[in-house]
Amino acid sequence: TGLLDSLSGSPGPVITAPAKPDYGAVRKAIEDVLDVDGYDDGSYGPVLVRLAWHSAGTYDKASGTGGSNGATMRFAPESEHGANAGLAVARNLLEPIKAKFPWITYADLYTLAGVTAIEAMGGPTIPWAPGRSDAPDSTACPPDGRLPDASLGAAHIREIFGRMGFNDREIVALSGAHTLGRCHADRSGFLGPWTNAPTTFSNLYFQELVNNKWRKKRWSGPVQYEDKSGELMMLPTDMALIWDRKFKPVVDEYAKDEETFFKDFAAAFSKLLALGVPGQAA
Ligand code: ZEM
Repeated sequence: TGLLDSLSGSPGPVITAPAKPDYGAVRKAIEDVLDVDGYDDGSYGPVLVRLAWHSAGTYDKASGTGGSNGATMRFAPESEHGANAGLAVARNLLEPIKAKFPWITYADLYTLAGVTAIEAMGGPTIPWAPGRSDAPDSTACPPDGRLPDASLGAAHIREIFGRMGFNDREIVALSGAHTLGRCHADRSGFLGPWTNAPTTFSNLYFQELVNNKWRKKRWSGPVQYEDKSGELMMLPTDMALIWDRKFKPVVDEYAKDEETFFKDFAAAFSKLLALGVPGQAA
C-alpha cells in the first residue's frame, strides 16, 4: 500500500509517493491552466483563490473541525452548500493535474492552487507547506453555514472569522482578495467585479472602497452596492469594512500602503491555509 493510502486509511489505487515530491512541477502545471480566453476575465486564478479560501474557511478553532485538511468539499453535502456554488469549475480544472501528480493530496492541491494563482497574478509570496491528507468520505464534512453570508454586517464577519482565530486586522487583510474576480448571478446571486483589474492582485479593492462613491444598486437581485459607472460592485460585507470604526482605519492604511497590505495578506492567507493541518502552527 502506498504511503498516502495508509495515511487516508482507505484502500484504493496504490500510489507510491516519490522520494522527493516536486511541488514546483505542480505549481508550473497550475500556472499553465490559469489563462484561458473566454472564461470570465481571461483567468481561472480568482476562482482557484476562492476554492482555497472555501476549503479552509470552514475551520472551527474550538472543535478543531473543518478547514483545508481532508479536502471534504469533494463530497456532498459540502460540495452542494450554497456558498460553494460554482466551485466545481475550480475543482474540475485541477483534476488533470491531480491525475498527472497522483502523489499530491487534493487538500494540498486545492490550497497550493490558491497560493500559486495569487503569486501568478502579481501578489505576494505566500508561505505554504504540504502535509494535508484526504478524507475517505463525507463523514468529516463541516455543517453548512460556516462561511460568511455576504448580506450581513460587521458583527457577523467578526463572528465567522473569530471562530477561525482571526483578529480585525487579519479580517481586513483577507478581504483584500476581493480585488480579484467577480460575482456571478448564477452562483451567488450577486453580480459584477470589485475592481477594473480583476486578474491582478493589488490593493485596488481598498482604493475603490475608500475613494469611489457607493450607492445601493436598484435591481431585483440581492442588496449590493455600485459605483457611478454601475460597473463596479461591493457586497454588504465589503461596505461593513468602511462603516465599522475599527475596520475602517485598516482599510485606509491598505489603500495607501500596498506593501503593508501584501505583507499582512501573505501572513493571514498562509495562516488560513494552515488551520487544522497536522504539524502546522495555527
Ligand atoms: Zn469572497 N466572495 N467573500 N473572499 N471571493 C465572492 C467571490 C470571491 C464573501 C462572499 O460572499 C463572496 C473572502 C471573503 C468573503 C474571493 C476570495 C475571498 C463572491 C461571489 C461572494 C458572494 C461568488 C460568485 O458569485 O462567483 C464574503 C461574505 C466574505 C467575507 C466576509 C476571502 C477571505 C477571500 C480570500 C482570501 C474571490 C477570489 C472571489 C472571486 C471568485 C471568482 O470566481 O471570480
